[in-house]
Amino acid sequence: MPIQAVEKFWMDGQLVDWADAKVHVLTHALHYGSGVFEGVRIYPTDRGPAVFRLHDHVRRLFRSAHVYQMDIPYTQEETADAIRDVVRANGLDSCYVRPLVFRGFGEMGLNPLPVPVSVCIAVWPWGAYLGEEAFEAGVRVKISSWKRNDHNMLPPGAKATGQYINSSLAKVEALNAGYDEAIMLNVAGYIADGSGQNVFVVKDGVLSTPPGSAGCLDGITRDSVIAIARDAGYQVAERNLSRFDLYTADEAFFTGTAAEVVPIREADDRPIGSRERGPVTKEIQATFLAAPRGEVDAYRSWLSLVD
Ligand code: PPE
Repeated sequence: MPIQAVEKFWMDGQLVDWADAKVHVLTHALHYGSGVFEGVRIYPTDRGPAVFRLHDHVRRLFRSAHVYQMDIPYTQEETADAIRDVVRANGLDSCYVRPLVFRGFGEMGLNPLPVPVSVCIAVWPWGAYLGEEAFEAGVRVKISSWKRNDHNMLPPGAKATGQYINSSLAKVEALNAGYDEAIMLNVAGYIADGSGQNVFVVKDGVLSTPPGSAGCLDGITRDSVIAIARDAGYQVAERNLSRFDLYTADEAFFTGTAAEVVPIREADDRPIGSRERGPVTKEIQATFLAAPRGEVDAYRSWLSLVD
């Protein structure tokens, strides 16, 4: 996705011009992946732009920082306000926000603790992550030969910048082999997640998704979809899924802030169900896409208005 310039980014407490949002090449995080981040979406609503599940994203950002012993020099409330501020400053009513907490400039070497922590909040317009047509047609996935980082390698529940080179290996392998996206197994051989999405399968009307212990991120879209599905009367199980479960599912789909809800139509060249977006996926997707736009009263509490 080519970068699109906006007006302002938020850096260490100030709004700065987009072109001035720069760091030194000796930034610690550039060398050692010592950062944690979030991805948040802003949706248009009839009351102006709204942040989807703002406080859940901020809470996860702080949890990730805690794991890596990074002290964020702002409160969660201040961070949430800063996210709203940067969206307002750019006059956008629909965009993606990328809060990034990273070890900046100060010392080199593997001990990050003496290096100052910087906080930056970037924003950019981001359309359909897996392509507009994927919402209906679905995507083709490849089970990656790369395993998801395990709990005792790089804790997968913490959204650290460095761990994403693991996801990138899988994504590139899948793209080079002619697929749209990768699904990563954990070291035990069960499905963890996509390169940047959680995975759901539907079998006999029951939804299943891997538990956090399988090494997936505790996705906020995943959580929203679980609530939407249960409210619609579906049973949802968090259980280990094998590649067999994926190959023989009636339906499967990805969830993620960037990806939103996207059907999976093929896995390793096996059609999933009828190779078309299935009825359960369609129903959940429609509710999910309506909720952040303020169109579902029951989920209005997930929205924080920018103004
Ligand atoms: N698993 C992984 C590995 C992951 O990176 C994401 C988000 C998810 C699951 C879904 O989590 P959530 O967004 O809370 O529903 N991936 C982010 C980064 C994507 C990128 O390309 O950058 C995202 O979707 O914002």
